[in-house]
Amino acid sequence: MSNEYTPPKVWTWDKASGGQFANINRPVSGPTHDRELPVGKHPLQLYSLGTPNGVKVTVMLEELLAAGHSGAEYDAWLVNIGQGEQFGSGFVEINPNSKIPAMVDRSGAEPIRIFESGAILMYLAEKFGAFLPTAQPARAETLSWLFWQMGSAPFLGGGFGHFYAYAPEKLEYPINRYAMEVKRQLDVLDKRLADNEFVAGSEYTIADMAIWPWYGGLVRGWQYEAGEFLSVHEYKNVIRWSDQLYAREPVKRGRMVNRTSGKPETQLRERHDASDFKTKTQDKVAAE
Ligand SMILES: N[C@@H](CCC(=O)N[C@@H](CS)C(=O)NCC(=O)O)C(=O)O
Repeated sequence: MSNEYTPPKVWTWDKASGGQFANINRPVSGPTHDRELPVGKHPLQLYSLGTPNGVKVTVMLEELLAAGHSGAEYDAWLVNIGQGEQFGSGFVEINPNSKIPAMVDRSGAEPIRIFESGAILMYLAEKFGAFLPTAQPARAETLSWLFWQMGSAPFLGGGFGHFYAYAPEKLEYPINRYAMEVKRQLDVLDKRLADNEFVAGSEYTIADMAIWPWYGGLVRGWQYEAGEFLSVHEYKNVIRWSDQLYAREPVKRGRMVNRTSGKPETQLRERHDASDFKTKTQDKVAAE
């Protein structure tokens, strides 16, 4: 095998390892600079970016608002991870792991910080009593699939996406390994959705909202331009479910928030009011 690497006795930080995002990776945690977070007028303050992990939360917030939960009004601030804004002191205070999304609930006596997208979805679902069934077995099923997503997506993003799209050289071994795993995951989902309208069963839940931005996007060809490589057309049930979710207006709106790529009219870089969407064109997002 080419590109053979013999690990040294002790790993040391190779600052010039290359690859997209190499400039923001460090082997230590904590802030790199002082920067307070802005605070807007709404009870919920979201600090995020329009990546699949960020979109999970903005879809949930837009779904809550559409369902009449006015307490879910939120300010969505942009955290530019390419410029290292996740290492600002204010952001690290609300997420010591320095990754978007992170949220602060300022509706009570003391602000509450929440990080990790799955934890944010559960927090919001419990706060508003929505999109997380209270009766068993539907609740267990929802949480099982929510945590399936949290455990599986790093193989799709950090594994397949990294080596297929971002690594400085294309290496067959890791691309093969992670393509196999991602196709296995898609097959798990496809079989589940063959007999169930939604991931957790007959109800639309936070499990769908967590899984859709990653796997629903993958079968639409949105991730890593890898649709053909992974033969995503094979996963007909995932495609049916992905289309069904994308037909929802709150899902379309959630996908626009904190978005920094695509056509300018499809990006709502910060969201502070429901009327902010009026200047945006949802149909063109669909066409992308
Ligand atoms: N498990 C975390 C993953 C969050 C995550 O990986 N966020 C990425 C963007 S999608 C990030 O902020 N990366 C910045 C960095 O790694 O420095 C979650 O679901 O919230």
